[in-house]
Amino acid sequence: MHFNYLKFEKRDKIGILTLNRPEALNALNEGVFKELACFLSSKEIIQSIRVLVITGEGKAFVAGADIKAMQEYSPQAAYDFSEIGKQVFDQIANLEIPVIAAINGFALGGGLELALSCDIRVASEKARLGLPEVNLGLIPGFNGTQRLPRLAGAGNAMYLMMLGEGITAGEAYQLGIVQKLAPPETLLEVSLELAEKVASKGPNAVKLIKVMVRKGLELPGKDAGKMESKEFGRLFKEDQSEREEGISAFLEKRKPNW
Ligand code: CO8
Repeated sequence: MHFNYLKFEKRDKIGILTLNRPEALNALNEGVFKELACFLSSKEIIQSIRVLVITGEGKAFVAGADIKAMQEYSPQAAYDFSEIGKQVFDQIANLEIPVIAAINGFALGGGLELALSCDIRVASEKARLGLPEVNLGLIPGFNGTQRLPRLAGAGNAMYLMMLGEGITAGEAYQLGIVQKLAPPETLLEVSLELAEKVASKGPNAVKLIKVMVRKGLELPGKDAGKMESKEFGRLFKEDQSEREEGISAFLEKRKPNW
């Protein structure tokens, strides 16, 4: 697969996807979205890794949607672009394996929305995050108005979106937007260590946790709890060798082999 805006590298069970448009701070245009959609649809790649880490080349993770490209949009084109971005970010949110955002620098507007669609965020201590669309007379258009309040609460989300000021990685950590901080020079290493830890756990259990949390957030609490019990019960069917191996390994005081 040849890409103009993406780089992909596999290290054992971990995939590293780098947004590679540093001259425009990795701003998202239709070309970037097309390539992302193509990459995320590749079953062969996704099924060959257990965790995907997404990061950016240069000083930005992603500085947002491409402002230059948006200048001439008609209402229909703006709607379509918003839908394209949402579909791609939903592909990330619904990807069967966990996705970790390694935020190496600016994660602004659509860039933060990309990070929000990932499952876990690790940020460089020097990164800046924010939803500055209001400064352009815009609103977040790739589900940021929905994902941020679910992650950080409505008050924090409104504060960030209405003021449009960036925050430091440390502030994002305090708000629960970022789960781990790392010095800039070891960000990838720290993110990969985290990815390897996740990759060493029961792979189907990890996938199921992602589905439970994602689906559960869309359901009334009672239904979400029922869904969990049903899936928990299913893990005890006879053909669930992962559970058998996990429990046997614990009782035999050895590492599970899955
Ligand atoms: N789009 C296009 N080009 C960009 C973007 C962007 N979002 N951000 C930076 N660039 C370009 C700059 O124009 C510049 O290009 P050139 O060298 O050709 O002039 C190059 O990248 C380097 O940028 P700077 O010189 O500005 O670098 P600085 O280090 O001085 O500043 C900043 C870095 C602070 C990140 C600054 O570039 C900036 O403020 N960028 C814009 C951030 C922003 O407002 N992002 C939100 C965009 S809106 C959005 O994401 C909406 C999403 C929803 C869309 C819904 C569908 C319609």
